[in-house]
Amino acid sequence: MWRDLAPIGRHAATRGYRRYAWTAADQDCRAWFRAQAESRGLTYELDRNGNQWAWQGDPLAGDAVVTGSHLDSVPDGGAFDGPLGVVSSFAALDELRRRGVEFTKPLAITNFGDEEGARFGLACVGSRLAAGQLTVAKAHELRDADGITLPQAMESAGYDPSTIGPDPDRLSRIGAFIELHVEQGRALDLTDHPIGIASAIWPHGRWRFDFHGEANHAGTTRLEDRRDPMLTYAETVVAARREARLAGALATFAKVSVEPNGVNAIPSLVRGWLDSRAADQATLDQVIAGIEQAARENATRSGIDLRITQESFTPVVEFEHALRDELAKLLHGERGDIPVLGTGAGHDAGILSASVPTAMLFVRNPTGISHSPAEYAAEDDCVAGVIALADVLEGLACT
Ligand code: HGY
Ligand code: MN
Ligand code: MN
Ligand code: MN
Repeated sequence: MWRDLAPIGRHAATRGYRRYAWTAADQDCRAWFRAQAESRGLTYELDRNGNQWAWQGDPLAGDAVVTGSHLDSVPDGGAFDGPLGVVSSFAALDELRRRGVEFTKPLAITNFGDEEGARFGLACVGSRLAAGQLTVAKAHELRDADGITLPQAMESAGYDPSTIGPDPDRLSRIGAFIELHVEQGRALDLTDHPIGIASAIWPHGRWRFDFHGEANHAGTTRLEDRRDPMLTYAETVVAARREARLAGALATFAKVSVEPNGVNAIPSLVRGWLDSRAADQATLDQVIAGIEQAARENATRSGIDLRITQESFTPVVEFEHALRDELAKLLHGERGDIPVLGTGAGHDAGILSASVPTAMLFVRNPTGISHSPAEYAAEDDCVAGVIALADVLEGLACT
């Protein structure tokens, strides 16, 4: 159970806090996943997009109940975001076997590749490709900071990139997908519940702001003669915070690149990436419009040429009520009412929900912190998550 898996989970979860897609750390986690699958006699599969599957029962029978998450991370991410869902899936299967349940449907555990998008800049690549929400052409254009393309990265990791593409047959054989995930916030801590059920994922997107100015000498160029993109970038970061606060939304500039990036050279180009999210589309649109307007005004004032590119977008996901209510019923028992909560974090479950009945379980994170090594879930809550997941899987795949 969780206690037996935890050391393994920590091994998988913390193969360095930079578990980027197709790197050695990711490969390490993938090898761990395959070993977990084969040590349980599960049928191991690698699908056409590099997602990993571990099957109990016939993968082709249809109406499968699938659970899992991802093992990759953001830069210096945590040990729980992703791995908790995968480790708990194996632990939940162990629990079901201990209960001696009779499976009436195939059950699968998955590791979706490149969920965080830390290396190529697009989140949920493995699940988007499978669900046909990322074209092969677009996938081939994805490049990392060293100019390595996604297909090149897959190939150097020993995977055949020529097969990537939509996988409708595979998804059509799934009757329900359940993703268990560490909560990325403190709602469960504040309501004193170890687990919760997801209601929705906020609409969210990523935009790249290119501020083109004029490189010049930091020690000889008068302030009034400057076309300094760093100034306009900084003013835009402040504007983003203001627009988000006014709208009760979220806007984050957390990644920036500067050319030529010299201490004594006014930059020629500052590139900033905006991540923005809101509870509904209208609010998100309002925030982006406000930030864009402020950025353009700032740019005009300083003689900066501004180009804005939307790099990704995920519309709001309302998790299907039927399956969500089914989970609430399966989990009720002595637990009483399970909190139902929305999230601003994107997940593979959000992508798959367009093709497959999908639900999410959250496990309490008392720090509320995520995308940081400070991310945490207490062992008792992890065990509560495993038991809850096992109860859900038993209710869906064993009756
Ligand atoms: O960005 C997200 O919300 C997710 O962790 N990929
Ligand atoms: Mn994440
Ligand atoms: Mn995650
Ligand atoms: Mn996610």
